[in-house]
Amino acid sequence: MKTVELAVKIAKEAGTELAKQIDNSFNIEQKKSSFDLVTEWDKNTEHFIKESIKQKYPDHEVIGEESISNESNISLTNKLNNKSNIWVIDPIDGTSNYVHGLPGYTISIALLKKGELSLGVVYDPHNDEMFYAEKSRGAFLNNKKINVSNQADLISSIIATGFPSEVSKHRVPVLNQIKQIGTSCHNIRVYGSAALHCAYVAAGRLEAYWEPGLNIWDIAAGALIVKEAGGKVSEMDGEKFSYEFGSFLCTNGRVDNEMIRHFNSITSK
Ligand code: LIP
Repeated sequence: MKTVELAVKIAKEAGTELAKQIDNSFNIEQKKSSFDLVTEWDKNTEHFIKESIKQKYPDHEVIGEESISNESNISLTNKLNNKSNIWVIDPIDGTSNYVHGLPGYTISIALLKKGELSLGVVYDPHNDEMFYAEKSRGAFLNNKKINVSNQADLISSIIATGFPSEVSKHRVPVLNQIKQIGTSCHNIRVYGSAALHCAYVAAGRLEAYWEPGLNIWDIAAGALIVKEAGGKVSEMDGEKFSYEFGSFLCTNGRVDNEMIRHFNSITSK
């Protein structure tokens, strides 16, 4: 079985179990604050994904949201850039949706080789939609090739953002950004999963997605899927995306300049 097929199989098995459990009662804990939750299913799913990868690739390293939540993006960068096979997983991206029995939770699995994203899988169990990409081989949704949209006008674009769990440093700026950009685009969506937003940009359903304060596990798989679908990934100031990123912007490669102008106009106010 090819590595990408294995990742797809694992995501599907993990997601099928999550969808089965969503309406049952389960343990929920707070992480850094009441805005930041973890459930027993985040932990179980992370364990399942790790074990499944390790069974096939015992020498690969697997890092997941629930086991590295205290490590900063910066301290992870060295690890990510120097290891030849390192998997970055988010067992449930959109934990708040999962806790509330809402759709819009995903499983995100990425493989990096010496800092290069090599494969990415994002699975949405609610809609049974499997998004995946391998470097230089294109992006797919349920085995059909996908591409970003051709829309070049922000005023006709639907864009997405997220409401980060860190309130004063990240959520408040997002509210200001929505105020600035919200009247210059067709509309804004917030589905509650960074990985899902990326997948929707890749599939041409959204023109762009931005959010500050994300972590690598939220967007590693999604970033590759967007790039392989012909889109663009950067920071919100348009700077090249690195693993020390402070903010994230992915677009169809046509509306990014206009968005960046809006973001810059807020910072210069
Ligand atoms: C969440 C994201 C969501 C974002 C939150 C958070 P989690 O990830 O994907 O879109 O707004 O800041 O990071 O914690 O559910 O895996």
